[in-house]
Amino acid sequence: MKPPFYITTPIYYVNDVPHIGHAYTTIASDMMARFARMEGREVLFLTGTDEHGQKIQKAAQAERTDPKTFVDRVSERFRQLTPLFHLSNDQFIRTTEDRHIKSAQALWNKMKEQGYIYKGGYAGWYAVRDEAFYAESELINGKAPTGADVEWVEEPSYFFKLSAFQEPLLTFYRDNPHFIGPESRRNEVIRFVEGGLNDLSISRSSFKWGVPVPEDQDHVMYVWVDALANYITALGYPDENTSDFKKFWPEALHIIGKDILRFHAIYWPAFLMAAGLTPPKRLYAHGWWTNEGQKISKSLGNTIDPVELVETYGVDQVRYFLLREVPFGQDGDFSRASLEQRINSDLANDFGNLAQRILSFVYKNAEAKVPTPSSFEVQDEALLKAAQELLPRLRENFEKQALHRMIEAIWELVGAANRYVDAEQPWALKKTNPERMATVLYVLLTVLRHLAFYVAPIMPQTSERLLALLGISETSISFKNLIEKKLESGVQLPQPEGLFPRIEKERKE
Ligand code: ME8
Repeated sequence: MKPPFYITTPIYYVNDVPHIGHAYTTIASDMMARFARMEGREVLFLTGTDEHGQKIQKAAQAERTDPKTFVDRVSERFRQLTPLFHLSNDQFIRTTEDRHIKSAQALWNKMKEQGYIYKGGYAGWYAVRDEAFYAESELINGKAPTGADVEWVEEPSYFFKLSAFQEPLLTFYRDNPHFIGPESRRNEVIRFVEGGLNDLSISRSSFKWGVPVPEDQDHVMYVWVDALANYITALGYPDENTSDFKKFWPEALHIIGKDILRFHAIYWPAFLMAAGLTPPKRLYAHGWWTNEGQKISKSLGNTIDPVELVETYGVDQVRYFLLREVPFGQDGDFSRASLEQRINSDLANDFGNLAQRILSFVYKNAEAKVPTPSSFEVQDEALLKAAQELLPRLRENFEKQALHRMIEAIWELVGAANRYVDAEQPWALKKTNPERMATVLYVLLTVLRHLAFYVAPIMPQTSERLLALLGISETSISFKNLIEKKLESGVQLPQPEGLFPRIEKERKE
């Protein structure tokens, strides 16, 4: 039995509408959730919105709207990413839901009971944009290290004894070397913790838009205590005995951007340890996208609207580009020129053309049926073997979240299949050796079948279309099915159609 799989995205702040950076994290997580489902694993894939805190309250005020009306509206925009990008999340959580407020308060109470929360007063710097406290020594030219404006905050506050967790955290990182990926991020976290940890202010009393601190209505929880708890709320916390909690919590993988690593790699395991819970199994922090070389920001007016992008280029094209263009874990630049380039070369020329060549040839020259092969030659066996041996490579890279490597490996097979078509020239065999032609076509259709399965986590719609073009009415596209079943000879194929239109327009720079 394969272990269950729990994968989460950050819950996004609703102070602003979704852009391509948010879509990226969720699409990458979707690829992993879909891959795990194809492995026959039981999957819970969670995304949602983070709706409390000063930043949201200010955004609502700026629009002269009450916070609840405001968050309802913006949260819906994030929820719409699911149908837009064909995401397969099992839940969409909102931190304003009752179940979550109950869960965040229960987590607080647990930490308090264990003696890790005390009351004091906070005097220091706070950056609303980051929803983070900064020490004087961290400021650069009077701003947060992220460039965010800081303000001086002086108010009564509850504190979490983060300082007590320096050693437990370092031990935990040592005992769980795979807790943080990529490796470079792990080292960054360890260095930071080795530098010493101060207790953390975990409540605010100068505004109201947050989860009330239990038994002290003058305080609301610091938004990160509230936000991080979402990952266990979704499993039924405070009830630790639900089947979801027991099944999924030990298998949790949090996918995040590198901007929020500290919260997930330091605060979150410390909160959990304080509440007597185990930290998640793993975190993976991906890199940062710029847009045409510039930081993506509302003030620069260059945020990329996901809806416009999908309307212009197509869902699977955008998904493919985001997953393929930048090695997962590294920073990258979004540009329309590179998106169009990838669509034309990788999708239209390499993959689309392969499918089109084979399917239309079979349609016209092999009675539109899957042919019956005779004996396989070495080159046939080699290509079929390459198709089969791709799966272990995909699995290996999946374990490391090397999503780009998975895609590269699939495209190696596309390349090998295109070379095989050129070498075997089925069109030339039509008159000279129809029996051999049937074998070559059978091999190629088999490779297309493999490709239709392999690309399913990346481009689900394309996968479905290709399976239909291959006459496969598979309801469950699992890897078990891929391996155990074979392409059936004699099956009637529908009229072929192109998978990816080329982008012909000349770009004016
Ligand atoms: O931090 N490039 O929410 P947030 C890549 N609510 N990824 C990007 C990106 C970019 N330019 N811009 C955004 C929060 N992201 C908290 C999280 S979790 C318990 C609470 C993605 O709306 C990336 O995943 O600021 C990043 O970590 C996240 O959006 C930040 O979203």
